[in-house]
Amino acid sequence: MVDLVHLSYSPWSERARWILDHTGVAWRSVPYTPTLSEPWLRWRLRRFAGSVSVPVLFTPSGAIPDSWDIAVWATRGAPALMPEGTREIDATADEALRSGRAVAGRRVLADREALRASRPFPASKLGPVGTWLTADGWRRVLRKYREDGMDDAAHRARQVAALEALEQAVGDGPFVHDAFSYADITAASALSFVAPHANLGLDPAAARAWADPELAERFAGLVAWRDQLVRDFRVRM
Ligand SMILES: N[C@@H](CCC(=O)N[C@@H](CS)C(=O)NCC(=O)O)C(=O)O
Repeated sequence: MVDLVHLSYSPWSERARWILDHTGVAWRSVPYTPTLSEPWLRWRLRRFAGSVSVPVLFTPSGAIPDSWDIAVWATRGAPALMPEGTREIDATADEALRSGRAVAGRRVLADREALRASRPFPASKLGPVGTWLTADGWRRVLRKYREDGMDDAAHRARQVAALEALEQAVGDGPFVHDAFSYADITAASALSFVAPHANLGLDPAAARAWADPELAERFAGLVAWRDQLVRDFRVRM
């Protein structure tokens, strides 16, 4: 049994949950709360400087602190799930996600209702202190991933370019490559700040702040492809 430290609503964590479930890896859920869980995670990783992020998978042979490396580990006995070119798709999906997060993060910070609705447990039990902690978490995420130096227009341009590249990669579908693979999982994750999927479990007010209706319309074909992919391939263990 391996331990997955993850953030319920984070698309990076969902990538890891999906590939672990798909490859039949038995994993124990260790929920992570931004800010509050960080000292504990640093201790468990023995990493006291630099940044830490989730997902992190703890295996008997060591910690794997990145969604891509977790996917590589999970698919080591199933190379067909990791065809050539998947790394590039993952990098493109990351660009869409990181820019989407920067823009959505500013929307969440400006929306009290969305902030209240985004409080992860146990911050949700702490009233206004929990809301403050959530806002602090978002500010720290924007700083930590150095996304606050670019303005919204620059982020949006990067997000759109990445989504266009993914749209091309998916083509007429149903998969990025010849058969279902991690490339599909990571490409699907890129839509989380366009039209977040219900399986991220976001509260409606938070989902509204994450969503970008204009981009959802522009990339409606990609969103429909993602929804079908989740229906057909998101097995839960
Ligand atoms: N390179 C990492 C990036 C993961 C990432 O950005 N995680 C964010 C999700 S919002 C995180 O850990 N946020 C919580 C925090 O920074 O405390 C991966 O792919 O696993």
